[in-house]
Amino acid sequence: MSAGGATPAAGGATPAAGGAPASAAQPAPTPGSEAFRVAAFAAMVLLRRFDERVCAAVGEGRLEGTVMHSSIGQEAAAVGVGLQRLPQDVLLSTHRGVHHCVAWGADLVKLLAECFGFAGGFAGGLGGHMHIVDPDSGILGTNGIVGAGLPIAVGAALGLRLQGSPGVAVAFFGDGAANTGAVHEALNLAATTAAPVVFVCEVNGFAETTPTRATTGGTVAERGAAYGLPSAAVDGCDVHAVAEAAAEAFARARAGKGPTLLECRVFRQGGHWVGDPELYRDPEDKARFPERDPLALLLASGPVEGEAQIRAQVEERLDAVFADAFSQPRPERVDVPAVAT
Ligand SMILES: Cc1ncc(C[n+]2csc(CCOP(=O)(O)OP(=O)(O)O)c2C)c(N)n1
Ligand SMILES: [Mg+2]
Repeated sequence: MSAGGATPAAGGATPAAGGAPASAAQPAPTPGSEAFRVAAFAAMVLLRRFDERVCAAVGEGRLEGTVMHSSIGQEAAAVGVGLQRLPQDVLLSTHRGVHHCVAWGADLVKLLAECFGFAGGFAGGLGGHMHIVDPDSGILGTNGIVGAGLPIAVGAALGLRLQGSPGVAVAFFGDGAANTGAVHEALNLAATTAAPVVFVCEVNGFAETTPTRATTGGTVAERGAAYGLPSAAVDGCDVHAVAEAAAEAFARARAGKGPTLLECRVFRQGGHWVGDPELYRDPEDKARFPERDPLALLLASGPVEGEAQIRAQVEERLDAVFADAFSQPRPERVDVPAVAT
């Protein structure tokens, strides 16, 4: 049986091994409770270690024909939101979206296989990490087109409402994306239709190599007011703060009260892409990571029950996931027919 899935019986996303309660219909644990601390810690360890192992594999030259975007440092935003999801909810993600998919409860073997171009991936290994789609777990797509997930989320949310579903669409985007037209059209359309969407902007201070302060007037959260959207800006490295704000936003959407815009201020520990020499980045900024590390911040607020066991279970699970994905064959070669000119 696969070690990747969200089925507890598969040795998969039990709370202690990390991952969102994808197969569970029960609500998320209350932020501040011990159950929340354990679930959030386990999920963040899973995201961190999955990402670190992916980066290591890229460093070993195992990724062919594309690049990888790491999300180390941004785990609390993905987990604080992901813990709120119920099975009927859907996710729209970004080019830097592997952590969103892990937090959402994606099958890790299929996810990893897709990232590295193996045949068992969600798209048969032909799409890569910016084309992750898994309708079974409500993942409607990571997306290489910056800002493009938001209009899709609004459409998906309106579709859910038409079907009578209580589902919510979640759309992650970056601070660079916040300056694209599609994002503003989506915020406006969601507001005018009271679509059940939770918009989550991960403000990591950069769009590729460009610092946000050079491109962004005001804050992303302030922009919500222009469209009449309830908005909040939270410390995106604090999983409790994210979860509290996200729980309110999901509740608003489920109650038919429309969309919410959340700004999560996160810390991009690595470069834009794995291998980025980051010549544009102030080393002092990068050295701040220990103060902004979501895992360290959670542990600083008190011990997490069973920490060592959680870490060991995550390693064991990932050993199986990586062995499974990396032993798969490559997809069949597809010859694209020449287009007559
Ligand atoms: C529409 C569009 N414009 C430009 C790009 C090139 N591009 C890829 S990632 C990126 C930066 C996006 O920054 P942000 O939204 O803050 O996301 P982050 O990389 O920080 O997670 C850009 C400009 C693109 N992929 N799509
Ligand atoms: Mg950014």
